[in-house]
Amino acid sequence: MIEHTLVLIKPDGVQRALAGRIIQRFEDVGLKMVAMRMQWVDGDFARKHYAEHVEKPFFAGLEAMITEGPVIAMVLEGVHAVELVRKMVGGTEPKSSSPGTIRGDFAMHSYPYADAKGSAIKNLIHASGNVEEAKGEVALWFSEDEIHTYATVHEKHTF
Ligand code: FUP
Repeated sequence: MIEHTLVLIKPDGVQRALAGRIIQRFEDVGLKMVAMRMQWVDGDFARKHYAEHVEKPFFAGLEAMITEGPVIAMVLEGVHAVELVRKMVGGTEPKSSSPGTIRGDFAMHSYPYADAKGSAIKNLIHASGNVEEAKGEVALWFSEDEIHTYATVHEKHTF
């Protein structure tokens, strides 16, 4: 039940200087950061990360969005981490994401707005969709020696 999940703070989140507040939410819930890197991805890497979307009509905008600046990539560890992080991130479209979620609280784009602009929806963050996807995405972004094992103060001093 202890899982790893991949989270990206996408270029819009980095450029809006929301990284600290987003990471704080994950730390607050008890998730443990076990890997982190800032990385500016190119089109080839974008096509690997978003392989399932390459043929979709919005892919050109999605590629432009994910390659327009650096992202902050991280692996979070925790109980049901994949599902928990998706819950905290909220639905894909910020306009309809619930308040209290990261996308619902910090973004406002809608599908019609993004489509009219010919751009991808700006929703700040990517998080693995399920446990299988998380395994593939963690392996795509991080080598095994970049994923750390350490004890938090709670594991060390509280239990
Ligand atoms: P999510 O899992 O919530 O990140 O959403 P998807 O995997 O379905 O989509 C990946 C990214 O493509 C989203 F972050 C936003 C973008 N997207 C669009 O810009 N337009 C669409 O119609 C669908 C997705």
